[in-house]
Amino acid sequence: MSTLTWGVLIISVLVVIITTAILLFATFARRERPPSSTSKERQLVSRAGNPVSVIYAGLILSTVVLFGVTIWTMMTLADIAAPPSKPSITVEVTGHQWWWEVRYLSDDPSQIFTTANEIHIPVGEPVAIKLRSADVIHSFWVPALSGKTDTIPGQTNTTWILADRAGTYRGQCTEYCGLQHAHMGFELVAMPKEKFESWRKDQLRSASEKSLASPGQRAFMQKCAVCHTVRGTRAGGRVGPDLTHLMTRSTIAAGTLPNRIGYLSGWIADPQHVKPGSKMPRLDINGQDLAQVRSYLETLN
Ligand code: HEC
Ligand SMILES: [Cu+2]
Repeated sequence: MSTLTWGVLIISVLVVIITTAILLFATFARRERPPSSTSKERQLVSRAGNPVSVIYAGLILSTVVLFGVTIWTMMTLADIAAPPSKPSITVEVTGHQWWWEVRYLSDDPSQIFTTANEIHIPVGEPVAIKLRSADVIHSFWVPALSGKTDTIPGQTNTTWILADRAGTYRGQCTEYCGLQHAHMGFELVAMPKEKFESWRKDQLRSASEKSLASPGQRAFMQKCAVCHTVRGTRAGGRVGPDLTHLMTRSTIAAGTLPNRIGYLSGWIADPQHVKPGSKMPRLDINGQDLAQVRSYLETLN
């Protein structure tokens, strides 16, 4: 990829230099004038050799160079379309207005789980990404790691991603998709294989049982469960992000706010203030319920 970029850059620079040189030469290299002539006299235009052959030469040269660059580009594109080795992990990412649903696929149904706005991958391994949309066209982009791939309603696009170094990479929707397009971010966390495996095992668990039947959980079931899933409970809504392991995520509202208790309260109390137009309505929840729901959310780790 970068060889192609440098190659084309060098060729372009050479073309500019050569053309400029020829132009300057043509401008300043004067032919000898016959001694008798003065500038007022008309001069006969004559050239030695066949001037048309110069044009042919230029035409052939540029055709050959451009054709070469085209083939080189196509070869490079074909090369990066497929990952270097077969990915062992496939993640299905679905764009929603304005958040990302993240589903880890597997041939074994017991190994499938869903999370949101955060994609974890092992370092040094290509990961296949299947891209879908729940509503309009979005586009999946992790600038440090990959190009952009659209998520198109009714179609599954595929791409792949490989992180050489562990770390957290910012991702962003990069196809204008409505009011909160700019707040449709996500985090891609690349971690060593063992850490990734333990993260994956944790995510597979249902929500911990200890908070069952707490007042906070009851309020959650009434007010939030229509839109949110908490695995292991009756909450099975699919409108908003899966909250089963909400506390393991470092941001909320698609990378908009840090996942800290104050921001979480602010978000639940008035999501329309944080993300005007967001598909989570303002619920007019009273102070007591808010505190209880929030303590319930804190148990979702
Ligand atoms: C009408 C559906 C709906 C209801 C009801 C609803 N939410 Fe949401 N919720 C959403 C949507 C949609 C989002 C994604 C918003 C975004 O990021 O643009 C969301 C996002 C969230 C997030 C951020 C999750 C993340 O990972 O980014 C939290 C936390 C949350 N909701 C908690 C609650 C709580 C608590 C309640 C009940 C008091 C509730 N929601 C009620 C639809 C709903
Ligand atoms: Cu989008």
